[in-house]
Amino acid sequence: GFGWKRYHTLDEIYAWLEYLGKQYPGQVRVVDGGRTYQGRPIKGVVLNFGRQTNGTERSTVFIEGGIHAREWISPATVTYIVNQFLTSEQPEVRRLAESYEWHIFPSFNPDGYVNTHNRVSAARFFIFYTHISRTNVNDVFFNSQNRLWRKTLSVNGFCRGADANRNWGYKWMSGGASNNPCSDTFAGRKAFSEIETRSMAEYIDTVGKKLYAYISFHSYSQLLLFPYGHTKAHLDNYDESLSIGKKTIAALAKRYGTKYVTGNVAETIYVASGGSMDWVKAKYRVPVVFTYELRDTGDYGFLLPANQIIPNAEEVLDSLLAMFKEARVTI
Ligand code: 0X9
Ligand code: ZN
Repeated sequence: GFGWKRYHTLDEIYAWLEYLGKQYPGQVRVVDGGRTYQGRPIKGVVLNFGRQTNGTERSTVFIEGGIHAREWISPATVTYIVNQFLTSEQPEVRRLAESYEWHIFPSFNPDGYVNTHNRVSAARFFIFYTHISRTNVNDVFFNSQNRLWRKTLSVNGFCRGADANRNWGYKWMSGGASNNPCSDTFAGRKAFSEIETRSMAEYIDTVGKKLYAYISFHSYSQLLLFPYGHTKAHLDNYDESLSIGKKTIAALAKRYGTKYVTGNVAETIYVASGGSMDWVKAKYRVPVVFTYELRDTGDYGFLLPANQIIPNAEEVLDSLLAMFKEARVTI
């Protein structure tokens, strides 16, 4: 079976999504949300347990994982949530699952994720040095294949990839982003230069007006962030977001004592512009918008051991129950 005792490859995740579509034909629809630079689909699932949605009611929730390739705990957490929504018999989980239509994408950056599962081998370097003209220079010189890859894989001169969380078209390149294609926070040649962000933005546009919540999963640092990243100003429903954030991290801490910090991006970590959640918040005024920075605080960092997938995901699900409960009374 699939399971959450180890991290999965993209192929395994996609095969599992397809399996869910067959296993739960009435509740699960597998969707191709977009395309990648290398031509992979960006697959997601739409979960609906019979809730009727119309064009104006905010009854849809969007969940995004894996926009940064190396943050493996993100897709693992997102698939865990999908599984709980389909199989849990806990009344609070059932109620949450059945209250919304869910559009859930475990990996917004499939090329990058695949890249983190490949290793640069000695043989590859040898082949490069002996057949220099036939090998992609970018692949070998610029460290494009490794476990700590973050960006997309588009070719930009001598370097590869843009930071897919700096490439969205709201306040693009207005702080905390780089115009150097070799930087890990390269914002791209222009807003939406990356086909991944462009095609997922188009998908989000189809549900934008119906969105009640948008949740993005990253790692690491144990933070629950909300918009915006380009300014420390308290914009939109800052006060509501802060109070929901506090209740959410309190619920998260209950099970295992894991401590999170909540606040807007710019005040809590650093200025960062062009992120997906900021674009969604600004364009559709979505009331509940959060980015999780999952476990841990740096002991293992991006290389979080697989035996933490389940405890991490359990406490996150606890926190989501609180988030949606609190949002209902606050907003
Ligand atoms: O820098 C980022 O993109 C995120 N942190 S990470 O260490 N996972 O790279 C924070 C994203 C904050 N969200 C926005 N800037 N909208
Ligand atoms: Zn990230």
